[in-house]
Amino acid sequence: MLSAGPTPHTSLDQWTFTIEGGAEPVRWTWDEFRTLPTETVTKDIHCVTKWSKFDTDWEGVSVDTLLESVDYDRAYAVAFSDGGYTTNLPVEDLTGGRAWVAYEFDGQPLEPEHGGPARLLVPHLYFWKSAKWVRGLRLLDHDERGFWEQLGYHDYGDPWREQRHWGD
Ligand SMILES: Nc1nc2c(c(=O)[nH]1)N[C@H]1C(S)=C(S)[C@@H](COP(=O)(O)O)O[C@H]1N2
Ligand SMILES: [Mo]
Repeated sequence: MLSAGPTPHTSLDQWTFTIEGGAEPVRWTWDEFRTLPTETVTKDIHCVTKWSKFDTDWEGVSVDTLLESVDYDRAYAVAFSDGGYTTNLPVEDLTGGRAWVAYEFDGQPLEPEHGGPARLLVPHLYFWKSAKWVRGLRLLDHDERGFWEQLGYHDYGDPWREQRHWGD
């Protein structure tokens, strides 16, 4: 599966990124977000339906950078997107240089079909964890299933352990 539902089109002046669940919510507008330090990364990505793409080039803001502004003590997160998509990840997998909010692919602004203006990029987990059209993270003290996870996809989704479904 690629997209559950239609492609949302949020204009940049309406776009914000919010991290909830810390001492207080922290929010960036697009312009504020684009003043943050950026990174370029080249990564392999793995879809649960068995395709992989190798050496994909992305530019984005690392989640570590975003979380520097947040006073939090939570181990779990749910990423939420325009259109209502959600996916759950441990905070540990969003930190340590392993996750980005990416706005460029192959040197071009991320196309709407692929999650533009910005998507989560968590290449070490199955690609359904890389929420397109991402608008924020909700930090939680317990794991809470997202969209596909409620429908039977694995809570963690490690491609090396082929964690596709509950119980894998
Ligand atoms: N918001 C949102 N993000 C999503 C999805 C989705 O349905 N909605 N599908 C996921 C799945 S299953 C995959 S394989 C990838 C597809 O990304 P692509 O369209 O850029 O190839 O997006 C992931 N992120
Ligand atoms: Mo997928």
